[in-house]
Amino acid sequence: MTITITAFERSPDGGKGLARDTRVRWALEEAGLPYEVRLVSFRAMKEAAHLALHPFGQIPTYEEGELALFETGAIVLHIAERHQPRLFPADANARARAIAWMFAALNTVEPPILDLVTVKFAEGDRPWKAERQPLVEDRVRIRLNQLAARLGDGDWLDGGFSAGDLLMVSVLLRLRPSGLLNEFPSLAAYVARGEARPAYQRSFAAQLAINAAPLAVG
Ligand SMILES: N[C@@H](CCC(=O)N[C@@H](CS)C(=O)NCC(=O)O)C(=O)O
Repeated sequence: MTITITAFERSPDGGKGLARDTRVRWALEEAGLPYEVRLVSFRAMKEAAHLALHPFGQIPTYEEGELALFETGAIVLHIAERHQPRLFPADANARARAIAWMFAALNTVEPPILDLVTVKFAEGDRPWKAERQPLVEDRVRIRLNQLAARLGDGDWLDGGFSAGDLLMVSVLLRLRPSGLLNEFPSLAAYVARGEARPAYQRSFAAQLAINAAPLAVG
């Protein structure tokens, strides 16, 4: 059955892997599943056809036969569930822990990182920026410190690579431009291990190629 995802026609980061279709592509590549991509403009994302797939008018979405999904956590979970054992361990308890790491990535680690992106860019010209940025950076550091303590000298968060690592690495990648990740060498190495995976490389190259290509006029 054909799998179709949506992605930005033009990604705000110019295709550096920060748009969230990258994590879905990565999951599909890890699972060895072919997929098609439908590119959407910012305008089309807010129109009825796309809103029927994504109530918040965002990317990525995921279509597979009768199934339409939004939210990268749900999409990666679906891919992992349908296509074990590449993204989920076979053991039921280990799999439950991998799911806990997926939630931790999106629910505990990503929010302060997104807050940092907001204060630096969306609120970059606001008078509170200078005061707020160091506070948010410290909140990010608290989470990174805790995560580094748990990772220890392991390669991945809980045994072998799982969907939990896929989402955690994807979330941490957003920190690279800030320099904060380099304050935590074990986490920087963890992210680099994720990026070195052939499946990640393929997903990164695919979305970069879209952003490097000239826009179709019409
Ligand atoms: N929680 C959502 C977030 C989706 C999201 O923020 N997508 C961004 C691209 S990375 C987007 O579509 N931004 C454009 C907009 O919100 O108008 C998920 O994980 O799928």
